[in-house]
Order: sequence, then structure tokens, then C-alpha cells
Amino acid sequence: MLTRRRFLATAACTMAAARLHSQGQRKVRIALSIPKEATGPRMPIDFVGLSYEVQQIADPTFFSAQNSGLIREFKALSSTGVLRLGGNTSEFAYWKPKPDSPEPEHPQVREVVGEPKAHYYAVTVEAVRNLAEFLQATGWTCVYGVGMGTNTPARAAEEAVFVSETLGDRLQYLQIGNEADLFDRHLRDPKTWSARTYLREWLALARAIAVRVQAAKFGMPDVASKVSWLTEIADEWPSIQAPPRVTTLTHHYYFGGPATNPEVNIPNLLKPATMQKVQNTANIAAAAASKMGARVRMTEGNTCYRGGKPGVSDVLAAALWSADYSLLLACNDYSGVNLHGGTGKSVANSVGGTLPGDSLLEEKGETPEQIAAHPHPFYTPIATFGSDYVLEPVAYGLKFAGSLSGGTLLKTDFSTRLRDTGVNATAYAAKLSGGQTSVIILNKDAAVDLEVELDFGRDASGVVHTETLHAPALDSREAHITTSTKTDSLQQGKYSATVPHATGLRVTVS
Ligand code: BDP
Repeated sequence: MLTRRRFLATAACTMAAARLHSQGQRKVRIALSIPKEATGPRMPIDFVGLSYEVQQIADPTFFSAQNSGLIREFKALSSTGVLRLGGNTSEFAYWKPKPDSPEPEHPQVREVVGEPKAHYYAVTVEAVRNLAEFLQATGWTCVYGVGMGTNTPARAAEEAVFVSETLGDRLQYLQIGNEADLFDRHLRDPKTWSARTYLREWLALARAIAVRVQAAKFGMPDVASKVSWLTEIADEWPSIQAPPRVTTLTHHYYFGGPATNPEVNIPNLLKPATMQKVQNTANIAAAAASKMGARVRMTEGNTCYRGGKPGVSDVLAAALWSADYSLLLACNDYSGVNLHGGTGKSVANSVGGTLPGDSLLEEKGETPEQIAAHPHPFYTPIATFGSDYVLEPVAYGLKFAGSLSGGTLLKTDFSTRLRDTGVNATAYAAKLSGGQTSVIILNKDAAVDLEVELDFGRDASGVVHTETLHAPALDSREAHITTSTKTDSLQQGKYSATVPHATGLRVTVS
């Protein structure tokens, strides 16, 4: 309910905003009172995650203890992240338990645009052992994807036994199948494929695994976009006898796509309506999960499907998007977010062999050398340039949001109030595990600066530390997190700061 006081405050802010606009100052002022009690969800310490194609491990040296450059970037992103393996290519992997194990017979599948070609590859014992060492070296855990589209219960169980034994407690849970809600395109009969037929197949595979791996835990259904499947599954669940243990309901999210779609642009990515849709999905997913006593995780997503869009996926705007998106899901009690990426080759294979973003660049007249200077895929959080690994803007946004991990979120109406002022900004607050209070304000606006007065309460005192997420402009091919060397203290419980347009600010009071 809007109390009279809040109404007046909001009205005053709106008027202040209007006044400043008319004077051409492009600045909005707002006062935000930080609640004392942390009554929102806890943001898990392992909230931050990345997603890679299973095909990435066809090269066993990639996720290995020897790949020190990649280990460094994983650790720079998070010391306790979650690596999810899956993607379209996971449906074309086959488990190869011994060097001389023969390749199994594969079923017939259809070749369609945007889906992988039926190029099968082996997942080997060596690749899984190296993965275990990589996880050990990074401090990360794993959500491991076993294929469904072309797999058999016996082979799935064989693979799951080895993966569970080898990854040990670094394995959070297994997933079976990637985006089964799209199997009607190339892997199943569209006339009969549904959440029900999926669930029947899933149970056959999960049960075969659970017989061999007693402690097996699962995440499912890992849908591309049909979150209604989560509802259908949750409704069906009580009728399943002795169901396998599902700890997490999972779905994916891409803002839009492919790169050639003109609607995939910075203003659309950052506009409030985009986040409203995210909220609507979260409502459906959270309701289904609570019916099943599970959590929700967004296990694969990014700005633009089929490999991302240059100028949108690889710029500061993507950082502000990922920070906002991640924190919104954290407020909805998600256990985490896995942004998709990897090498250009693995992601290109996952979408049929080429990235539409490359054709865009060719049309613009870029030379092969210029094209190679872009990250591939364009949305990848960690780019590979030769033997170098580089943290990309979208990863900086995730890292910025991840700085609240382990904390308990405060319930606020900040984002609504900010939206009411007409500036495109959101804000989140948390009580951190060490007792500090931290507020993140994301000014996604291309032009309007924000002046915020944060009120921590009359009796509050303490040292104020700030960090900014920034780059020269929304479309800059860079993002930085800068910790201010200067500390401040609260003045009568308050702290004021300017959050320039296209900037994130984190204020921590300790
Ligand atoms: C998802 C797939 C993944 C792709 C990604 C994309 O699971 O394999 O790489 O889309 O289109 O649907 O970029």
C-alpha cells in the first residue's frame, strides 16, 4: 500500500526529476531508506555461475588443472562459483568409458537451422578426471549435463556413476537433457512431444541413474523458455511413485535473438519492461519449485541467443543487464545464475556451425582480422583469444551482483520508486554475512544521472566503502569494477552519492 508519506515523497521526487529535466540538467534525485531488518531471501554463496557446452570437454585440456589462464579468470569471477555443462551439444555426446569402447549406434535426427548438426563426439574418462582437477583448482562446483536426446538409460547410468565418483562433492547435481521443450524441432516427434512425454522419458533415465548412484540428485527440466513445463511437472509430481531426488527446477533465459534481429539492441535489453518479463517468469518458476520443495536456478542464459550480438552482448550494457538480471533473480530466491559462453567453436557447433553475429560483422565490411578481435561467442563471459582468457563486460556485471552472495537481501521498493522518477535504474540491498550493509544501484539510463541519498537510520554509523561498475558509455567494449581508495563515514546515518548514467554503484557500510 502506498502510505501518504511515501506518496508525498514519491511525488516530490517525481517533481524534482521533472524540474531538473526541464532545466536540461538530466539529473534525478531520490532518497532511499534502507530497512533495518533483512527479511528477503539469502543469496547463496555459490550464486554466480557459468555455463559451457558439453562439447567443450571434447578437448580434455580445456577444463584441466593445467589451464592456468582459465583457472585465473574463474577465480577472478568468483571463488565459489558453479560450472554448468550442457547446451545443445550435450545431446550429441556419447560416453566412452574405455579408450577402445566402440562408438554406439545413434538414432536418426533431423537437421534444422539453429540446432547442432548430428556430429557426435566422445566424453572420456580423461576429460571427467581433468574436470575434477579443474574444479578443485578453482574452488567451483559443477552441474553436470548428461544427454537425453540420443542417449540410452544404460549409457546415462554408466556415465553418471563415473562422473559422481570422480567429481565427488564438487558435483552439485546432474541434469539430463538440455532444453527438452525444443526437442520437437529436431529430436522428437512434434505430434507427441510434451511435458508429459518428456517426464516419462526423464524418469526412465533418472531411475536408471538412481539405481547405480544412490545419492543422485537432479536438476530439471532445463527448459529453453517454456516455464509452464515447471508448473506441469510440479502438478504431476505427487502422482509419481518414489520419485528421484530433484533439488532444483531449472530454466534458461535469453533476452532475445538472433543477432540479426533488430529488436536485440541496448535500449530494449535495458528497459524496465524486460525486467518485468523476467519477474513474471520468476513468479511461475518459484511457485512450481515451492510445490516440489525445490529451489530454482537459471542454468543457462545470456543477452542474445545463437551466440550473441556484437555491440550488445559484449559491451557495458551487457554488464548492467547481467548485474540487474542476477540480483532480480536473487530477490526471487533463485539459487543462482549460469551465464552461457565458452569457445567460439563449441558455441557455433551448438547452433549449427556458424554464429549469426559474424555475418553481421561481414555485412558491415569488417575484415577477418577485425572479426577475430571480437569475443567468440559474442556473449561469452570469458573470451578466448589464442591462449589468453579475458573476463568480458557481462562477467563484470555478474561479479558485481555476486558481491552480495552470502548476504540476506532486504525487501525494498527501490526499483519501483526509481522507475517512477522516470530514470532507468534499479537498486538492491543486502545484509552481508560479515554484518555490513551493502546497496547496489544500477543506473542503466543512457543519459540521466542519479543523485541518491541513502538513509541507513538515524543511529547508524560506520565507514562507507564504494565500488563502481563503469565504462565510458553503454556501448563501450569494456567494463571495470573500481574500488574507491577513499572511504567516508555516514552523516547522521546518511550517505549521498551521484550515480552517473551508465554506471553501477555499490555502497557498503561496515
Ligand atoms: C541455447 C542452447 C545453447 C546455445 C545457445 C545459443 O542450449 O547450446 O549455445 O542457446 O543459442 O538454446 O546461443
